[in-house]
Amino acid sequence: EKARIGVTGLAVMGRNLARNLARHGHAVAVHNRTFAKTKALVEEFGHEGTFVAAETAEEFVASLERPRRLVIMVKAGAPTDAVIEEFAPLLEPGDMIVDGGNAHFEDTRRREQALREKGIHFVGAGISGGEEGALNGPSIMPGGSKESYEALGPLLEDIAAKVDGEPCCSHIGADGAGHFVKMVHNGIEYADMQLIAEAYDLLRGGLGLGAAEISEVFRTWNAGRLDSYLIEITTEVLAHTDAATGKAFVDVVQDRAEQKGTGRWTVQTALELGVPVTGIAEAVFARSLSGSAGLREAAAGLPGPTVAKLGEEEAAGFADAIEQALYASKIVAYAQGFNQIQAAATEYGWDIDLGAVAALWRGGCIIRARFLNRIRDAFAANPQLPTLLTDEYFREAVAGAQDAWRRVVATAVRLGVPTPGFSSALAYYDALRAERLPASLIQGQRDYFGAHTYRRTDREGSFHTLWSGDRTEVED
Ligand code: NBP
Repeated sequence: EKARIGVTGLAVMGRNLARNLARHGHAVAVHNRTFAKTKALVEEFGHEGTFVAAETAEEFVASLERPRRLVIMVKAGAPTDAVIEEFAPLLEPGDMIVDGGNAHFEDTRRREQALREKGIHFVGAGISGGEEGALNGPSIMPGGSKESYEALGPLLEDIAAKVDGEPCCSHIGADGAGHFVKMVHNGIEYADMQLIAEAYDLLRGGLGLGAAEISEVFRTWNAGRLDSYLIEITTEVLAHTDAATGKAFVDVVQDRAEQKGTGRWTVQTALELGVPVTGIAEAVFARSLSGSAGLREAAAGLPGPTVAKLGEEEAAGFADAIEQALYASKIVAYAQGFNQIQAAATEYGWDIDLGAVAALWRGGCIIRARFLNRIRDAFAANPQLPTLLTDEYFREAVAGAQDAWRRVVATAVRLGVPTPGFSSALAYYDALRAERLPASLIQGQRDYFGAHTYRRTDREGSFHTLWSGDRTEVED
């Protein structure tokens, strides 16, 4: 029997993806650079379905039905190129290579183009949900040609997470679109986590609550509009007690956040596209700052405010205000992330259905949340929505939250609790809605020192003032 699909690269992700396929009744060919892993997989999980173990690349390719579907799940970067180089010569026009690793979308664009010249479909597929998702249903973001999706879509949709019976998988767009959307997913994940961490810090610093009490606050929030995987795991982490010391787990963990780089990629790309993703950028910077041990040590004695905790009156309703600030800031972070996807779609010629992106993030992935239904509805109502903030639901939600949001940011500033996520989201909101920005002054400064010219509010054309002369205005 020929296998319907093959997976090469059998570390945690590939192995679980192969098992997921087998469990759904698809005969799956399995291959790994080191054969021991392939053998171990079949010995341990062979009973779960039909696995075809292949020791060599030739055996692997020969075991696949045509057109061949080959999924690569190896370490992103040079290993992916090495595997493509190994397999591409063994394939024929019409065959498909899926890269399920965390590739940079520019690499995916390059690989897609090179393989297209050989008639091979290259599908960069973002896969989210980690080990657990790979096994029980991830969120899948496949790019590549529409034609390839016709052959791959049914299989991928079959193994993807389901929400209300809908698979968390749909064709995103050509070449690197899938990996781009996965990258922004990860960036939004950074922003979400940072905002949750700020809420925790304020509950702690402002109200003096302990980890277990804060866990309960998050538990109640999770029953409402903030219902999400990340808030859910936050309640679990905060409620956890360290076995060795008997202290709250969060109090014995070093406060230095690490990162693997997808958040940084999102921000770098946003800078190239000129899209402010301040929520994601602040989250990436906050992790960097937390990890700057020497700098933090040197600055540890710097003076802070004299107010340490809120008075009784101020404390009343503060937790609820934080919930509102968190929700409003989260809306801003998502609005920015979707704007980045929109900008990339224009830049790279991708036809991306933003509502479908929101829908497929509802399950399987790390940012899965009830709130994504609202985003889907917003783009369904208006696919050309300039920003989520002008959608009726979100506009009302932010309008309702803004007094509390401002109170929280002001209080945080007064207490000296750093809230770069909450504060920058509010600044973005205020800048976006401003009738007039001080950018006119910046234009004046630029014209003064560099004759960069400016435009007037009352006339067409570009102008320059003779700043070092008699200050008359000349038309450029
Ligand atoms: P790793 O990223 O740890 O990669 C290990 C696999 O790559 C092994 O199968 C290894 O083969 C193979 N490999 C390497 Br390394 N160099 C190779 C080469 N030159 N030629 C052939 N094979 C090579 O595995 P993972 O954690 O399962 O992740 C796989 C992909 O999925 C990555 O791109 C990752 O970023 C992405 N991803 C991971 C997660 C997660 O939660 N872990 C979530 C979402 C996406 P060997 O056995 O012979 O050493």
